[in-house]
Amino acid sequence: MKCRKCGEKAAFNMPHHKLALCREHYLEWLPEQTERTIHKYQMFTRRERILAAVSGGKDSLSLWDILWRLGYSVDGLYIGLGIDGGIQYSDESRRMCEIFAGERGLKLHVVDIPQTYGRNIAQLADATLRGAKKPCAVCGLTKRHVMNRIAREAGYDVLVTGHNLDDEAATLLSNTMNWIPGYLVRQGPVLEAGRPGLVRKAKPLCRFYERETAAYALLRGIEYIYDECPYAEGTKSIYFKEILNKMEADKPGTKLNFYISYLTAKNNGLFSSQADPELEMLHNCPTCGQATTAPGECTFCRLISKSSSNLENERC
Ligand code: Q46
Ligand code: ZN
Ligand code: ZN
Repeated sequence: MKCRKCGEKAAFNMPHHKLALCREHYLEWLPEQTERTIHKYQMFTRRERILAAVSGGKDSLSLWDILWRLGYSVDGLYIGLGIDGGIQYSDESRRMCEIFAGERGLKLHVVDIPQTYGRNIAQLADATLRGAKKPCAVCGLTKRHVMNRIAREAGYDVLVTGHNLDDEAATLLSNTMNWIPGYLVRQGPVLEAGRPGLVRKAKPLCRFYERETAAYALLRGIEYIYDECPYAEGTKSIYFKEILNKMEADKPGTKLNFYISYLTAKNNGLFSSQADPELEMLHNCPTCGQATTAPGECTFCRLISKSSSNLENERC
């Protein structure tokens, strides 16, 4: 197969776009397409300060690299969850982020959860029923809180994450299967801040398949952590990804069509913002100042208080 642009041997083929490209042209193509996505959904401009949440994986490091190459003002944020899993998962992922930032001379904020809050993610999860089986719910809550906190404290205009099309399609399928109106209204390439205490969020890679971001990282020579988080196995997200992969194999383009058709339907008013009851209930947490729907303190602050009181009881 030959590169559509120069006729050299193609390094990567995208059947759903009927497009094959050589290494050089693929490494041009993905940033160009990312730039189009940024403009299309009015995510941010070159005058704004961007904070990229990086996990050491291929998606988030590719995103940071692409935005940096496109000339955006973008720093990184790594959140150390204190997960080992026999593979030193958190230590390794932090190392990847530090290597990446060091090679390019970019600023990386690091928040270590065990150091900051006295407990790792699994221990925080143990402090609440939410984490009874897996720590993912508590992990998600903690990451959202910390990302928003650092973005606000350090004065960033927008927080970007490396969610790809596979992630977004799986989330959409899950929300659709359960008809969760609030999530269906809010899912999308950009989530405006909406209220003081919240920062705008954007997902510039939301239209790219996971294999496209993986190809970018490999062809660009980005060192990233290959292992998944040890807690990822058996999650609902992986289950829906597997179903969508089967559909994609039968009909290339299925995931892209599913996601883009949803965005078009939403844009045409299929989902009313009245379907999002959370908007009405939002207020600012008296302890941390972040917007929350929980009555009184936000769920994260309550988690930390509960975990600290458990710790006190253990010490007694
Ligand atoms: S990092 Fe955290 Fe994921 Fe690991 S504990 Fe679950 S949510 S699987 S993106
Ligand atoms: Zn080429
Ligand atoms: Zn709070």
